[in-house]
Amino acid sequence: MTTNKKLLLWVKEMATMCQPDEIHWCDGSEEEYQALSKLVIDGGAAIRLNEELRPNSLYFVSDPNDVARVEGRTFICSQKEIDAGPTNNWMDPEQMKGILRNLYNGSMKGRTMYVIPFSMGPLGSRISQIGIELTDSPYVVLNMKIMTRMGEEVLNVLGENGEFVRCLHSVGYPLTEGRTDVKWPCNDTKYIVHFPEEKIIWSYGSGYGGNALLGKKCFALRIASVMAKEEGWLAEHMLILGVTPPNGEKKYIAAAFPSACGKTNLAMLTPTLPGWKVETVGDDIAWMKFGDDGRLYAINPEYGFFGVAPGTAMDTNKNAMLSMKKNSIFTNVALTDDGDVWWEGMTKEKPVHLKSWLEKDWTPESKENSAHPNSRFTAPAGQCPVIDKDWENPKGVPISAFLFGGRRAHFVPLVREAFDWEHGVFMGATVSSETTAAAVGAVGQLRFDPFAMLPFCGYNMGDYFSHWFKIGNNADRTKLPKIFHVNWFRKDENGKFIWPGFGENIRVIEWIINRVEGKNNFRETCIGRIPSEDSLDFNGLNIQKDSYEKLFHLDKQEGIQEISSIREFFQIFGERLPQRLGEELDKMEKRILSM
Ligand code: O2Y
Ligand code: MN
Repeated sequence: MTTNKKLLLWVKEMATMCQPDEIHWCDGSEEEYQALSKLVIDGGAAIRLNEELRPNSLYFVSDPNDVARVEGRTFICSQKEIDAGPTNNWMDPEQMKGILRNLYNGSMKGRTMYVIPFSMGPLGSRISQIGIELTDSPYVVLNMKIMTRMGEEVLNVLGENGEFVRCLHSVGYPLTEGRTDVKWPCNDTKYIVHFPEEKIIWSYGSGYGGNALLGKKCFALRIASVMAKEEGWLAEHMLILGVTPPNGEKKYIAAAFPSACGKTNLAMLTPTLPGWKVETVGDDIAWMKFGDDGRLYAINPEYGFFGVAPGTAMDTNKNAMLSMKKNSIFTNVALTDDGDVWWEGMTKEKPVHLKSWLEKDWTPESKENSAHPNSRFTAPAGQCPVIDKDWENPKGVPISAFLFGGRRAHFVPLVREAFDWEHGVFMGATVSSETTAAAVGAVGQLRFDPFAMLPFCGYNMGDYFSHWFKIGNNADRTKLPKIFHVNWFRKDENGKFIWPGFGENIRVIEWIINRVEGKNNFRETCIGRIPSEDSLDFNGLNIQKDSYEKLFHLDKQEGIQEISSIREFFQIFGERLPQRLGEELDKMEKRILSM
């Protein structure tokens, strides 16, 4: 237990509002995990998977109306609307608290309120932060145990006076007057709300993923991005990987891609080039602070992976498949007849019969997918066969390069390097991608997603761009990571992907590493430096002869169109857009017009 008075008082206050039947302080022990597993299985919310095929693993299906992050119901309630900015939903904090207090009032009746102490990042690291999540969902507790360092030890680090981020979560389904529980309790009314000045998160009505596991997107990105701006560090939607070339000189790269663009695959890449090794530090979020040597050091604040299942297979991401071999949780995938899991793309041959995520019989002839496109696996990061030896190093790992990328069928080349830090910030600010199923909404539409942070920046994105410029201004330039942009998804005239992707992406990483080491293997173009034709290794690739041209060709008309969409996008930031971004855009326009 704790002697932290602020914590005790807050738990009491929240319990008075939510009125749970019981309060359970999570100790994070194995016994607790097993007891909660039994509870959800006995209550019919989960199935234990076949112990021989998938030891100590649980299977859940959600309510069909609660399957993804709900960006339309996500709010940044800063004191002033302008501080939330044009890309976030905003409401006056007191007005929002009024609405939510009404909803939370008695929302945990008939249920247990779990108090989850968790650390984002290795316990005690100067980059880590502590949070406490109060939730009425045992599913959330089980997932938080995999996704964060959770339990008693965190309370010890918190001590008597330590600060913590206050995270309140309720599924909004009180068990009042004989109302029986359902498999996946939730509420049609959903709110995912952040109070950035107070570092408070209030989530109501959803039990799914980023809406409910509040350490992840809500804390590690939205609230942490505010802390990072205030304190001069970076909280980013980035994977972290270590790459060792045949010469043995390991480097670390952090890479930002919009949701479901293959971050987990890149983080665990199996290189096809001989002698190369990739090791994983994190697959989704990076927190970075400057070290005494002037370099940026990154930690993965998470402890597990919450990855998209469909498309994950032994030939696309063997390391993810092996990470979830045991001690894992599966949500909204399909169930096989022998009590294991399956999803579209997992095996070439489809099983003859499955129970779909909608709990219907499924056969290969069925019209619908067996798994939801945003179905997920929750797996301990420590089980990843290529987990980096320094993934828990409290110092973090030194970053040599930043990669930005998106899903772009046209115009954007396979890889390009920024001319300098400012051009790199412009590259990050203009990341755009065709949308996927990770968030509720239309799939396949092009949207700007600056730094892949559009749904995750906890303050005005104009100020966020300024923060990135400030980081560059305050640093020793020679020690800053070099900045690159990649696009694995360019298509040819027949709508086919030109680049094979996956393990072959090591060829692009090889070029990047050579650039970091200062090799002059590039050609200058109007949108950055690209590999000179002989500097990207195409040997042994089964792609067409003219692929270099197709991957790097820049079309002037498409460039003019790109400039015009960026200009339109930048306008939304009004006077909070840093002047420097407008200047970078003007420079790019001049270069394109003189092509
Ligand atoms: O809440 C969800 O549906 C998952 S969203 C998610 C999960 C893991 C990693 N990244 C994301 C994302 O949307 O970027
Ligand atoms: Mn993500």
